[in-house]
Amino acid sequence: MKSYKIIVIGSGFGGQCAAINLLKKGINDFCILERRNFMGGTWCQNSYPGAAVDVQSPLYSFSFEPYNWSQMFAAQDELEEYTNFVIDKYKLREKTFLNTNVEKLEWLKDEKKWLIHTDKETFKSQFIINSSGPLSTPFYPNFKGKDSFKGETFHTNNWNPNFNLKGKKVAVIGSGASAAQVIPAIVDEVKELNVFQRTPHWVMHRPDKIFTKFQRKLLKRRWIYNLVRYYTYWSLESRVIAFKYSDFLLKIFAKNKAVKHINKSLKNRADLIEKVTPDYTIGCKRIILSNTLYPAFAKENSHLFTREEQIAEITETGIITTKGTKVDLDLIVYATGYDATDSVISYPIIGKNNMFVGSFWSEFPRAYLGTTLPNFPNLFILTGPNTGIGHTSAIFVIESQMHYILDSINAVDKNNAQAIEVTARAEDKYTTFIHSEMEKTVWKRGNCTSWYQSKSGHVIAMFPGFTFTYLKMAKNFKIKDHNLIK
Ligand code: N01
Repeated sequence: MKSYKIIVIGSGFGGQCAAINLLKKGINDFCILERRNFMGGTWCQNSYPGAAVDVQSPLYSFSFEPYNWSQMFAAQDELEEYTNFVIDKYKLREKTFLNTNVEKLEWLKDEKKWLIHTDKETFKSQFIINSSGPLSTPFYPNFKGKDSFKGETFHTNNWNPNFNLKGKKVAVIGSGASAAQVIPAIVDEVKELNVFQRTPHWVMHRPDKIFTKFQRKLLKRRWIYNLVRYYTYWSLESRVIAFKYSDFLLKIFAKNKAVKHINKSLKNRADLIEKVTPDYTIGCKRIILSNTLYPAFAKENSHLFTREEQIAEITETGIITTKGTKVDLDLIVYATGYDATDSVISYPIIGKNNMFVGSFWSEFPRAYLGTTLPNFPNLFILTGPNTGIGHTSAIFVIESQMHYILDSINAVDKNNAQAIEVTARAEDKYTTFIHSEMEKTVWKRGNCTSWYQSKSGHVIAMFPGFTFTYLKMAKNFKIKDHNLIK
């Protein structure tokens, strides 16, 4: 059986960040397990037309690995290039087992190690860094007759590039961030585009720009790149004030602009303006940045169905709506998001005392610093519960988590211990703090439903504060909040 000091699960930005940080600390005794036949995670998997990031690329990248971006908001292909550049630069391929799907993790109490069951072989390791990502299990709503459709069906997460869209009758189900990118990207190619929107999202102007040759040359200077990064970071971070503390600021700086954006984009289309205007507080669901979505809705070949006329049934030939309209289709695209809340990790994890992560999370997912759980020694979860942020780069939070993880591993090594475990008291205190802060945020009080919330109603995806606050907490390792196991 292969045995390592550390096993990293997943090779997306989280797994890469973990691996590079380990290498930088001189830790070589680790491997990465990746279930797909390629490395890179979400930005290599999500190759649907129009896929692009909605956080400025100089910030949506590793702080230690700048890149010569061609535009402010990189498209998927450039993010994939960046991902592969990072993977190659740090020689992470040679550390990785591809096509290796983790099926179960089990804590061996005598050996004080983790047993990792995969569909290939079994591994053993002292520490686990789980970076399987919160948005990796596509969600398919269970529509009546879903499996009877004889045409083509795929999820945005699993786009079939060989399907020829030209002249086809297509339905896109959903109106979130993925749908908002696919719809304008395919509307001109297809014969008919039927969008099934259950709830409209707030959409704002996307301040993208293609960098000129000169700007790219300037951005190659590290201090200029960092200046853009810092400026972007602080301007995005200031939004937390509105998200957390002020509906008035949300109205002035976001809602009024979004309403203007709707009216300007859909001039003379009062019918559409009514359909796309949300009735909940802006920011409650993730705000979409797009200059092309509303014009796509206004095209002659596109039709927007709303909550008033939803999907009643899927048949062999298409969709029948609740008003009895028959929509003939060649393709159904599920832009219906991810199973992101109550099952953050898709495989069972059995810790001390036969405790399952699933049982510990039966009410709602929770973790100290969004990273560790009592009864699960030496297990670290990157992008775990309440580490998400809607306003800035997720990579910033991943890098912050790594401070805590490395300090924890160091505490074990320095004290000649075998394992470290967060105390139940510390985890409970942290989680209570997170959810009392959450009460103040628009994600809790904005009168919407979203993937940020668990079935229990707790907002479990987001961190309710500034990311620099999270970083400060992650850097301030508190040994008293942990038990060392010798
Ligand atoms: O998923 P979503 P997504 N019947 O959950 C609808 C990141 N991301 O893949 O709003 C009918 O937002 C659902 O309707 P409703 C980003 O963090 C980033 O688009 O629940 N409809 C909704 O419209 C984002 O937040 C980028 O009423 C149903 C849609 O499906 C996250 O990924 C790009 C339904 C799901 O939207 C997820 O985005 C893409 C049902 N039964 C994604 N069930 C960028 O960086 C669900 N829906 C730009």
